[in-house]
Amino acid sequence: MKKVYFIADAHLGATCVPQTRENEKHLVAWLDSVKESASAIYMLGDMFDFWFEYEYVVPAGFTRFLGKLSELSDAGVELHFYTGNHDIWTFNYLEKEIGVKMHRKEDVMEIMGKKFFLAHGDGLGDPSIKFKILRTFFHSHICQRLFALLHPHIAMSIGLYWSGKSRKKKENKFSFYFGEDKEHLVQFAKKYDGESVDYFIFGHRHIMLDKTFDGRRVVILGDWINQYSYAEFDGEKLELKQYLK
Ligand SMILES: [Mn+2]
Repeated sequence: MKKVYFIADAHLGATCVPQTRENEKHLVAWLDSVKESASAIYMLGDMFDFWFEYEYVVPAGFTRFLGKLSELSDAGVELHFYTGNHDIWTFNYLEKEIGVKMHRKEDVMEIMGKKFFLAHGDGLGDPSIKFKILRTFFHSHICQRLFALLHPHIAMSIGLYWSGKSRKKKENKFSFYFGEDKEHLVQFAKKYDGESVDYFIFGHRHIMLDKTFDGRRVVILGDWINQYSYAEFDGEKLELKQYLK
């Protein structure tokens, strides 16, 4: 019986993570370990710490990771790539080159007869206006076109600087579970009134959480910076696991 896997938040290439190359190798080792058993892998955002692609130019690096994804894709493993808030600007390179299926926003997927609500998670259940404005700006096509006019040397420097700053801020303030009432994603799942779902799976928070709130199972995937965590679904049970070094 094949399995389906979920991962998020590798933040590959993060300038403030000294072990980022080791993490990339470890992620590749994990991809190898699930290659035979996986029918699909869902990457729920922020796999790259910063990504901006041009029509003929893509960011340097990540060759091990991209190569392994291509290998899995060629072997028939279905790959799903959800944009996070650090890699929004993936246009169609990964689709064309690797064959991943891009998801630019949250959606409900049917997997082995169960319904999964899948999202990176930024902005969901978050009432902050400042964040909404920033998010609209980052997702705007005009802003993306203007940014693309910058020389890649300047654009990538700005991007890496911004993502480094945003990660440091997060590490200090957000690396623990705030509790049911303060976790936006938990609140979102509790209030959700769309089509019925069996599981809510999110990234973004960099915490490992697997809990049921008012009958709603919420899984937050941790990260691949120092938790090396993933969720595995075999058609019957969903488990949050770690692939430790
Ligand atoms: Mn994120």
